[in-house]
Amino acid sequence: LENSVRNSIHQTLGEKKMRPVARTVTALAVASVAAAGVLNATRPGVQEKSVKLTAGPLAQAGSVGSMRSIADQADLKFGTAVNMDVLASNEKYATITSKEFNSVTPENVMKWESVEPSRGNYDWSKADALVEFAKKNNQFVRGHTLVWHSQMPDWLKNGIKDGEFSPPEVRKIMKDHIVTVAKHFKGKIKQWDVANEAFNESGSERYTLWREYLGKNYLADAFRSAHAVDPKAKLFYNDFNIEGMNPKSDAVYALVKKLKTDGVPIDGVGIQSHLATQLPFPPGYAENLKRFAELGLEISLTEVDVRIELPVTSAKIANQKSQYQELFAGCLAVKECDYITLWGFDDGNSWIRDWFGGEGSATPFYANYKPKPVWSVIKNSMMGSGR
Ligand code: 9MR
Repeated sequence: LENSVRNSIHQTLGEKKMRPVARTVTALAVASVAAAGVLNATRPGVQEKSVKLTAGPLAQAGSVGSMRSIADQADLKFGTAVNMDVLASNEKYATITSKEFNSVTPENVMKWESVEPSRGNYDWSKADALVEFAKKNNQFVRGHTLVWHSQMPDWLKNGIKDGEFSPPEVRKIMKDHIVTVAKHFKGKIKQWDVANEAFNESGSERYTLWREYLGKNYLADAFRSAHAVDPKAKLFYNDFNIEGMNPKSDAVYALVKKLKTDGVPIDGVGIQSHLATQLPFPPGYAENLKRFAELGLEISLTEVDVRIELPVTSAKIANQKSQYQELFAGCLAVKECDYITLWGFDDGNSWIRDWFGGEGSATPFYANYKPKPVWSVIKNSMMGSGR
């Protein structure tokens, strides 16, 4: 009974997650409100004291005590998702991004609707700017994402829906996109989320336009196409609600095992890790990491945050700290788990407020770019990992 209740909770959240609550609020608008300190000032509930970054107001890259240098010592790639509009306009955001992280992931600008807004016409500007930023700051880049049912451009979504393209054409469109994007970034991307979110919470396949038109093997095709172009990039399958042992992680496990057996070039599993303090820490997390590692796969926690139902209370903060700690410590205890990315590092630019009404405070930095105590919890789990 307990499991079925838990699963249904996860399922509800999974479905809820697909519907933003404030579609009209643009990321940029949220960012500027946050930058003005409004979100922080009006936030109800407990306000924690922020902690000091180690080396001066903003720690220096590689300097002793910065999160980045601690991650380097723990042999951990530690990244954040980056909002390119904020990066371009907010110095504090840019400084923390470069000084505290050794990796970056584009939050939106490498997705299909951003890079190929009309068929065959590519716009690399924002994605290239992030790759440049990473190069300048000696950071890795995680590519996100090549094949997904969400954030597809209208020409593609509507074209497939309206039957404008035959199945072989859809196959060609997918391949052309993967090949063009992987070629453009060849040699610059450490890991690619090749395929994103292909399962439902029950473990059944998500019936996307891709699945409908291309059949079961489209995922294997996607990995093969990417590998042919950029054989050095590590290729990942990425999904949410697969942290613990549950029907969905079982389905992902079966998929990646089959891909490995069939000789498909897959290198790892991206476990998104969008957690919540009103839910228990994912049961069976250690066991789940172990079984993926035993398949000879790398594991990355790709989109970490731990959201809170507002108002924030001290009990919820304690719970959040403990979930961050368990998540990091559990990954660091497994050799194959060596890449952790936060889905944004600050509350002002986090996707949570747009998508989950009444929830927030999911990241380790306040909207005013001051680190919360949970930032030290993350630091301590890296330092105590023994790696
Ligand atoms: O954080 C992203 C948000 O800005 C976008 O509006 C949203 C659109 O689908 O995608 C968010 O990022 C998602 C990621 O690409 C895949 N996993 C779930 C993330 C949160 O929804």
